[in-house]
Amino acid sequence: MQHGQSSTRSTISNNSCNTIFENSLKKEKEPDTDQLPLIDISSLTGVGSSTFLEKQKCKRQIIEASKQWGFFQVVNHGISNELLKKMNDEQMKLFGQPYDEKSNKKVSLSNSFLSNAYRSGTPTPTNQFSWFEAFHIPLSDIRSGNPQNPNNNTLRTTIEKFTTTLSELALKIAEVLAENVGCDAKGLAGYFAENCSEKTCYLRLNRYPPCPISSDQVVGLMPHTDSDFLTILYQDQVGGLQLVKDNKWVTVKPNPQYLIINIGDLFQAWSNDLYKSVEHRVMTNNKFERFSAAYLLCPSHDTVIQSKGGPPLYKKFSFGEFREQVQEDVRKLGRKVGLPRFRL
Ligand SMILES: O=C(O)CCC(=O)C(=O)O
Repeated sequence: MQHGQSSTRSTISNNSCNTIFENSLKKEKEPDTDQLPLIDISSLTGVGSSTFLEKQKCKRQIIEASKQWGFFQVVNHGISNELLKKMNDEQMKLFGQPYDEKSNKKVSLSNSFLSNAYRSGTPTPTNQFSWFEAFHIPLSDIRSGNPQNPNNNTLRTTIEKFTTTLSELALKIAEVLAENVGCDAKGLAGYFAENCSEKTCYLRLNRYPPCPISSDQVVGLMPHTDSDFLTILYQDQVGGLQLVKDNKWVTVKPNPQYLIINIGDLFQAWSNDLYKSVEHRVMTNNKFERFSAAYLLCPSHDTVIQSKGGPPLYKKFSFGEFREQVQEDVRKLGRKVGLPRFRL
Protein backbone atom coordinates (compact mmCIF):
# COMPACT_ATOMS: atom_id res chain seq x y z
CA MET A 1 0.00 0.00 0.00
CA GLN A 2 1.25 3.42 -0.78
CA HIS A 3 1.76 5.76 2.10
CA GLY A 4 -0.97 8.38 1.87
CA GLN A 5 -3.26 6.49 -0.43
CA SER A 6 -5.73 4.53 1.56
CA SER A 7 -4.31 5.67 4.87
CA THR A 8 -6.05 8.53 6.72
CA ARG A 9 -2.77 10.39 6.80
CA SER A 10 -1.13 11.59 3.64
CA THR A 11 1.76 13.61 2.39
CA ILE A 12 1.31 17.35 2.09
CA SER A 13 1.79 19.23 -1.17
CA ASN A 14 5.17 18.81 -2.81
CA ASN A 15 5.72 22.53 -3.05
CA SER A 16 4.95 23.38 0.53
CA CYS A 17 6.67 20.20 1.60
CA ASN A 18 9.82 21.11 -0.27
CA THR A 19 9.82 24.68 0.97
CA ILE A 20 9.40 23.61 4.55
CA PHE A 21 12.00 20.92 4.12
CA GLU A 22 14.52 23.31 2.56
CA ASN A 23 13.86 25.90 5.26
CA SER A 24 14.28 23.28 7.88
CA LEU A 25 17.68 22.25 6.56
CA LYS A 26 18.96 25.75 7.20
CA LYS A 27 17.73 25.49 10.74
CA GLU A 28 18.77 21.91 11.41
CA LYS A 29 21.67 23.01 13.59
CA GLU A 30 19.38 24.63 16.14
CA PRO A 31 19.19 22.71 19.42
CA ASP A 32 16.28 20.42 20.17
CA THR A 33 13.46 22.10 21.93
CA ASP A 34 11.46 20.98 24.87
CA GLN A 35 8.85 23.73 24.67
CA LEU A 36 5.93 21.60 23.54
CA PRO A 37 3.16 22.16 26.13
CA LEU A 38 2.97 19.41 28.75
CA ILE A 39 -0.47 19.08 30.33
CA ASP A 40 -1.42 17.13 33.44
CA ILE A 41 -4.80 15.66 32.49
CA SER A 42 -5.50 13.82 35.75
CA SER A 43 -8.64 15.91 36.24
CA LEU A 44 -10.02 14.51 32.95
CA THR A 45 -8.91 10.92 33.37
CA GLY A 46 -9.68 10.61 37.08
CA VAL A 47 -6.09 9.63 37.94
CA GLY A 48 -5.93 10.97 41.52
CA SER A 49 -8.37 13.52 42.86
CA SER A 50 -8.95 16.96 41.39
CA THR A 51 -11.12 19.99 41.88
CA PHE A 52 -13.54 21.69 39.50
CA LEU A 53 -11.03 24.54 39.08
CA GLU A 54 -8.24 22.12 38.18
CA LYS A 55 -10.46 20.58 35.53
CA GLN A 56 -11.26 24.00 34.09
CA LYS A 57 -7.56 24.84 34.03
CA CYS A 58 -6.76 21.57 32.27
CA LYS A 59 -9.43 22.26 29.62
CA ARG A 60 -8.06 25.76 29.05
CA GLN A 61 -4.54 24.36 28.58
CA ILE A 62 -5.77 21.81 26.03
CA ILE A 63 -7.64 24.50 24.09
CA GLU A 64 -4.70 26.93 24.18
CA ALA A 65 -2.19 24.29 23.04
CA SER A 66 -4.52 23.22 20.21
CA LYS A 67 -4.78 26.83 19.06
CA GLN A 68 -1.11 27.76 19.40
CA TRP A 69 0.62 24.49 18.56
CA GLY A 70 -1.88 21.94 17.26
CA PHE A 71 0.22 19.55 19.39
CA PHE A 72 0.70 18.88 23.10
CA GLN A 73 1.97 16.19 25.48
CA VAL A 74 -0.01 14.74 28.36
CA VAL A 75 0.84 13.06 31.68
CA ASN A 76 -1.51 11.18 34.02
CA HIS A 77 -3.26 9.94 30.90
CA GLY A 78 -4.51 6.75 32.51
CA ILE A 79 -2.31 4.22 30.66
CA SER A 80 0.10 2.46 33.00
CA ASN A 81 3.82 2.38 32.26
CA GLU A 82 3.55 -1.43 32.25
CA LEU A 83 1.01 -1.35 29.43
CA LEU A 84 3.06 1.16 27.44
CA LYS A 85 6.14 -1.04 27.87
CA LYS A 86 4.18 -4.17 26.93
CA MET A 87 2.86 -2.44 23.81
CA ASN A 88 6.40 -1.50 22.85
CA ASP A 89 7.68 -5.05 23.47
CA GLU A 90 4.87 -6.57 21.40
CA GLN A 91 5.55 -4.09 18.62
CA MET A 92 9.23 -5.07 18.58
CA LYS A 93 8.30 -8.76 18.35
CA LEU A 94 5.83 -8.10 15.56
CA PHE A 95 8.24 -6.09 13.41
CA GLY A 96 11.02 -8.55 14.29
CA GLN A 97 9.35 -11.22 12.14
CA PRO A 98 11.00 -12.00 8.79
CA TYR A 99 9.92 -9.61 6.03
CA ASP A 100 7.98 -12.31 4.14
CA GLU A 101 6.02 -13.16 7.26
CA LYS A 102 5.02 -9.66 8.23
CA SER A 103 4.53 -8.20 4.77
CA ASN A 104 2.47 -10.78 2.97
CA LYS A 105 -0.58 -12.88 3.46
CA LYS A 106 1.29 -15.49 5.42
CA VAL A 107 0.83 -13.30 8.45
CA SER A 108 -2.90 -13.85 8.12
CA LEU A 109 -2.36 -17.49 9.07
CA SER A 110 -1.40 -16.50 12.55
CA ASN A 111 -2.74 -12.97 12.83
CA SER A 112 -5.80 -12.48 10.71
CA PHE A 113 -6.34 -8.99 12.09
CA LEU A 114 -3.01 -8.04 10.52
CA SER A 115 -3.62 -9.35 7.04
CA ASN A 116 -3.23 -6.49 4.55
CA ALA A 117 -2.16 -4.18 7.38
CA TYR A 118 1.54 -3.91 6.47
CA ARG A 119 2.95 -0.79 4.74
CA SER A 120 6.42 0.49 3.98
CA GLY A 121 8.24 3.35 2.24
CA THR A 122 6.90 5.96 -0.15
CA PRO A 123 6.08 4.76 -3.63
CA THR A 124 4.26 7.99 -4.60
CA PRO A 125 6.19 10.19 -7.06
CA THR A 126 7.92 12.76 -4.89
CA ASN A 127 11.49 13.76 -4.35
CA GLN A 128 11.55 12.49 -0.79
CA PHE A 129 11.51 8.98 0.51
CA SER A 130 10.10 7.74 3.83
CA TRP A 131 12.17 5.19 5.74
CA PHE A 132 9.52 3.36 7.75
CA GLU A 133 7.38 0.29 8.01
CA ALA A 134 3.96 0.18 9.64
CA PHE A 135 0.85 -1.82 10.41
CA HIS A 136 -2.36 0.10 9.79
CA ILE A 137 -5.06 -1.65 11.83
CA PRO A 138 -8.77 -0.73 11.87
CA LEU A 139 -9.92 -1.25 15.47
CA SER A 140 -12.77 -3.48 14.36
CA ASP A 141 -10.24 -5.93 12.88
CA ILE A 142 -8.50 -6.42 16.20
CA ARG A 143 -11.17 -8.70 17.56
CA SER A 144 -11.17 -10.80 14.42
CA GLY A 145 -7.80 -12.50 15.15
CA ASN A 146 -7.77 -16.26 15.26
CA PRO A 147 -8.43 -17.06 18.93
CA GLN A 148 -6.95 -20.54 18.47
CA ASN A 149 -3.52 -19.21 17.75
CA PRO A 150 -1.44 -18.61 20.88
CA ASN A 151 1.18 -16.54 18.98
CA ASN A 152 -1.21 -13.78 18.31
CA ASN A 153 -2.92 -13.63 21.67
CA THR A 154 -0.58 -11.45 23.69
CA LEU A 155 -0.23 -9.02 20.81
CA ARG A 156 -3.95 -8.82 20.34
CA THR A 157 -4.88 -8.52 23.99
CA THR A 158 -2.22 -5.84 24.48
CA ILE A 159 -3.51 -3.87 21.50
CA GLU A 160 -7.07 -4.27 22.77
CA LYS A 161 -6.21 -2.87 26.21
CA PHE A 162 -4.11 -0.10 24.69
CA THR A 163 -6.76 1.03 22.20
CA THR A 164 -9.64 0.77 24.68
CA THR A 165 -7.95 3.33 26.95
CA LEU A 166 -6.86 5.48 24.02
CA SER A 167 -10.41 5.53 22.62
CA GLU A 168 -11.76 6.80 25.93
CA LEU A 169 -9.05 9.43 26.14
CA ALA A 170 -9.56 10.55 22.54
CA LEU A 171 -13.29 11.06 23.19
CA LYS A 172 -12.64 13.08 26.34
CA ILE A 173 -10.21 15.39 24.58
CA ALA A 174 -12.45 15.72 21.51
CA GLU A 175 -15.34 16.77 23.76
CA VAL A 176 -13.26 19.44 25.50
CA LEU A 177 -12.27 20.86 22.10
CA ALA A 178 -15.78 20.68 20.65
CA GLU A 179 -17.44 22.25 23.69
CA ASN A 180 -15.18 25.24 23.24
CA VAL A 181 -16.35 25.84 19.67
CA GLY A 182 -19.96 26.26 20.57
CA CYS A 183 -21.28 22.74 20.94
CA ASP A 184 -23.30 22.50 24.11
CA ALA A 185 -22.75 19.50 26.30
CA LYS A 186 -26.21 18.17 25.36
CA GLY A 187 -25.52 18.36 21.64
CA LEU A 188 -22.16 16.77 22.21
CA ALA A 189 -23.22 13.87 24.34
CA GLY A 190 -22.54 10.88 22.23
CA TYR A 191 -21.53 12.78 19.04
CA PHE A 192 -17.99 11.45 18.92
CA ALA A 193 -18.89 8.11 20.45
CA GLU A 194 -21.60 7.66 17.78
CA ASN A 195 -19.63 8.87 14.78
CA CYS A 196 -16.16 7.63 15.69
CA SER A 197 -16.57 3.95 16.35
CA GLU A 198 -14.21 1.01 16.25
CA LYS A 199 -15.24 0.55 12.62
CA THR A 200 -13.79 3.95 11.72
CA CYS A 201 -10.81 4.49 14.06
CA TYR A 202 -7.32 3.10 13.44
CA LEU A 203 -4.17 2.13 15.21
CA ARG A 204 -0.89 2.57 13.33
CA LEU A 205 2.14 0.74 14.62
CA ASN A 206 5.25 2.37 13.17
CA ARG A 207 8.85 1.22 13.02
CA TYR A 208 11.67 3.38 11.66
CA PRO A 209 14.71 1.16 11.01
CA PRO A 210 18.20 2.64 11.46
CA CYS A 211 18.95 4.50 8.25
CA PRO A 212 22.51 4.34 6.90
CA ILE A 213 21.77 6.86 4.12
CA SER A 214 22.52 10.45 4.95
CA SER A 215 20.58 12.47 2.42
CA ASP A 216 18.11 15.34 2.33
CA GLN A 217 15.91 13.06 0.29
CA VAL A 218 15.35 10.50 3.02
CA VAL A 219 13.23 11.09 6.11
CA GLY A 220 11.61 8.65 8.51
CA LEU A 221 8.18 9.93 7.57
CA MET A 222 7.44 12.76 5.15
CA PRO A 223 5.78 15.97 6.30
CA HIS A 224 2.03 15.48 6.53
CA THR A 225 -1.09 16.48 8.40
CA ASP A 226 -3.49 13.87 9.74
CA SER A 227 -6.88 13.35 8.06
CA ASP A 228 -8.78 12.77 11.31
CA PHE A 229 -10.22 14.66 14.29
CA LEU A 230 -7.17 14.04 16.43
CA THR A 231 -4.31 11.60 16.89
CA ILE A 232 -2.81 10.20 20.09
CA LEU A 233 0.80 9.12 19.69
CA TYR A 234 2.97 6.96 21.87
CA GLN A 235 6.69 7.12 21.02
CA ASP A 236 9.70 5.38 22.52
CA GLN A 237 12.85 7.09 23.81
CA VAL A 238 14.70 7.42 20.49
CA GLY A 239 13.19 10.66 19.17
CA GLY A 240 12.90 12.10 15.68
CA LEU A 241 9.40 13.59 15.65
CA GLN A 242 9.32 17.20 14.47
CA LEU A 243 6.47 19.62 13.93
CA VAL A 244 6.12 23.02 12.33
CA LYS A 245 5.77 25.95 14.72
CA ASP A 246 6.05 29.55 13.47
CA ASN A 247 7.41 28.27 10.12
CA LYS A 248 10.24 26.35 11.77
CA TRP A 249 10.70 22.68 12.49
CA VAL A 250 10.65 21.98 16.21
CA THR A 251 11.94 18.69 17.58
CA VAL A 252 9.84 16.94 20.19
CA LYS A 253 12.03 15.68 23.01
CA PRO A 254 10.90 12.09 23.59
CA ASN A 255 9.59 10.92 26.95
CA PRO A 256 8.10 7.42 26.84
CA GLN A 257 5.87 8.22 29.82
CA TYR A 258 4.02 10.94 27.91
CA LEU A 259 1.44 10.66 25.18
CA ILE A 260 1.39 13.22 22.40
CA ILE A 261 -1.89 14.59 21.05
CA ASN A 262 -2.19 16.36 17.72
CA ILE A 263 -5.12 18.06 16.01
CA GLY A 264 -6.17 16.64 12.65
CA ASP A 265 -7.69 18.29 9.56
CA LEU A 266 -11.28 17.64 10.63
CA PHE A 267 -10.97 19.59 13.87
CA GLN A 268 -9.26 22.43 12.05
CA ALA A 269 -12.21 22.68 9.63
CA TRP A 270 -14.82 22.12 12.36
CA SER A 271 -13.31 24.89 14.52
CA ASN A 272 -13.02 27.28 11.56
CA ASP A 273 -9.21 27.33 11.85
CA LEU A 274 -9.23 27.95 15.61
CA TYR A 275 -7.35 24.69 16.19
CA LYS A 276 -4.36 23.93 13.97
CA SER A 277 -3.71 20.72 12.08
CA VAL A 278 0.05 21.17 11.71
CA GLU A 279 2.57 19.42 9.52
CA HIS A 280 4.83 16.95 11.23
CA ARG A 281 7.50 14.52 10.12
CA VAL A 282 9.95 12.01 11.51
CA MET A 283 13.71 12.29 10.99
CA THR A 284 15.87 9.22 10.46
CA ASN A 285 18.40 7.91 12.93
CA ASN A 286 21.52 6.16 11.67
CA LYS A 287 22.06 4.06 14.80
CA PHE A 288 18.78 3.23 16.47
CA GLU A 289 15.47 1.84 15.34
CA ARG A 290 12.45 3.77 16.60
CA PHE A 291 8.90 2.64 17.41
CA SER A 292 5.71 4.64 17.73
CA ALA A 293 2.00 3.87 17.88
CA ALA A 294 -0.64 6.31 16.65
CA TYR A 295 -4.36 6.15 17.43
CA LEU A 296 -6.44 8.04 14.86
CA LEU A 297 -9.89 9.32 15.86
CA CYS A 298 -11.81 9.17 12.57
CA PRO A 299 -15.57 9.41 11.97
CA SER A 300 -17.74 7.34 9.64
CA HIS A 301 -17.74 8.36 5.99
CA ASP A 302 -21.16 9.99 6.16
CA THR A 303 -20.26 12.26 9.10
CA VAL A 304 -20.65 15.87 8.00
CA ILE A 305 -18.02 18.41 8.99
CA GLN A 306 -19.40 21.92 9.28
CA SER A 307 -17.35 24.91 10.41
CA LYS A 308 -18.52 26.43 13.69
CA GLY A 309 -17.88 29.88 15.12
CA GLY A 310 -18.07 32.84 12.72
CA PRO A 311 -18.61 32.90 8.96
CA PRO A 312 -17.53 29.44 7.75
CA LEU A 313 -14.09 29.21 6.15
CA TYR A 314 -14.86 25.77 4.73
CA LYS A 315 -17.79 24.37 2.80
CA LYS A 316 -19.70 21.55 4.45
CA PHE A 317 -18.20 18.19 3.57
CA SER A 318 -18.54 14.61 4.65
CA PHE A 319 -15.52 12.65 5.82
CA GLY A 320 -16.12 10.30 2.88
CA GLU A 321 -15.81 13.23 0.43
CA PHE A 322 -12.66 14.39 2.18
CA ARG A 323 -11.02 10.98 1.96
CA GLU A 324 -12.04 10.50 -1.66
CA GLN A 325 -10.55 13.88 -2.54
CA VAL A 326 -7.31 13.03 -0.72
CA GLN A 327 -7.10 9.70 -2.52
CA GLU A 328 -7.85 11.27 -5.89
CA ASP A 329 -5.18 13.93 -5.34
CA VAL A 330 -2.63 11.34 -4.27
CA ARG A 331 -3.49 9.26 -7.36
CA LYS A 332 -3.41 12.16 -9.83
CA LEU A 333 -0.88 14.55 -8.30
CA GLY A 334 1.15 12.24 -6.10
CA ARG A 335 0.32 14.36 -3.06
CA LYS A 336 -2.43 15.26 -0.64
CA VAL A 337 -3.91 18.73 -1.01
CA GLY A 338 -6.23 18.32 1.98
CA LEU A 339 -8.16 21.18 3.57
CA PRO A 340 -7.45 23.85 0.92
CA ARG A 341 -9.72 21.85 -1.42
CA PHE A 342 -12.65 22.59 0.87
CA ARG A 343 -11.93 26.24 1.63
CA LEU A 344 -14.60 28.75 0.66
O1 LIG B 1 6.15 8.23 14.52
C1 LIG B 1 5.83 9.38 14.79
O2 LIG B 1 6.36 10.03 15.69
C2 LIG B 1 4.78 10.08 13.98
C3 LIG B 1 3.82 9.13 13.34
C4 LIG B 1 2.82 9.85 12.50
O3 LIG B 1 2.90 11.02 12.23
C5 LIG B 1 1.70 9.09 11.96
O4 LIG B 1 1.64 7.85 12.15
O5 LIG B 1 0.86 9.73 11.28
